[in-house]
Amino acid sequence: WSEMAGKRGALIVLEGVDRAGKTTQCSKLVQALQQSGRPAEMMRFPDRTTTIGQLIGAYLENKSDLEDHTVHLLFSANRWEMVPLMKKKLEQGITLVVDRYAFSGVAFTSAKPGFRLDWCMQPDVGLPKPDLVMFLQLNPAEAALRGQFGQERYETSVFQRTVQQRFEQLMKDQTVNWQVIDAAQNIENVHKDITAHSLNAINKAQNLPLGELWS
Ligand code: ADP
Ligand code: 2DT
Ligand code: MG
Repeated sequence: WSEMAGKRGALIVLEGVDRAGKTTQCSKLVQALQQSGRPAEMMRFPDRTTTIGQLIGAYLENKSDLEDHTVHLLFSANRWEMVPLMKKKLEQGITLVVDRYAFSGVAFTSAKPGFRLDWCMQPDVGLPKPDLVMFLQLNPAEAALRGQFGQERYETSVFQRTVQQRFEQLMKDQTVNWQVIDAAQNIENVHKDITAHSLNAINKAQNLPLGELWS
């Protein structure tokens, strides 16, 4: 990384099961970083605004059916289509705070019968590698206190339990900087933990090249 190019931003991902607080904490983190003078922007996957994202959105809302392999590849394509923009922003020194990434992609598809973890990982090999992935850990009983499941596909307790198991398998991968966050704490305390890990990752990433995921 050359001095001339300046300091890059960090790629920070939040993962976790339904209602763990990902979306809440992504917004709070971006706001806190911006207020402390660090350029930061939020992104989310799936990004339902693109052409591919609209196909995914209709699928999740049960307005369309797609074959399971096909929709898996669409979720991956929805990340790849954002890669040029992500790299540009990171190079400009903007930290990206991302609500779900390839780990959700693998955890959700591999929770379906007949899908191997390695097959699910393959399309996302080589994506920009997060400098930090925080897993918001929340057990199903605590999640239930935060309200009922929504109406979208995958929002059932049986499926979410399998998704949690797949995330646990993915977290054994030492090539990824996983941090488990206790998401059962109140919003402010979760935010404090997330901010501390993020500032650390931002400082370290400044002097390191962006990596490639799973390659
Ligand atoms: P996710 O994006 O992981 O599905 P959300 O951020 O949408 O989760 O949060 C789900 C619900 O739980 C929202 O109503 C939110 O206000 C609430 N919530 C988020 N974090 C907490 C927390 N730490 N304690 C209690 N309720 C929370
Ligand atoms: P939210 O928009 O509420 O986070 O729900 N998903 C997500 C996949 O199946 N594959 C993926 O690659 C990604 C990023 C998780 C989105 C739903 O889409 C699932 C829940
Ligand atoms: Mg959310």
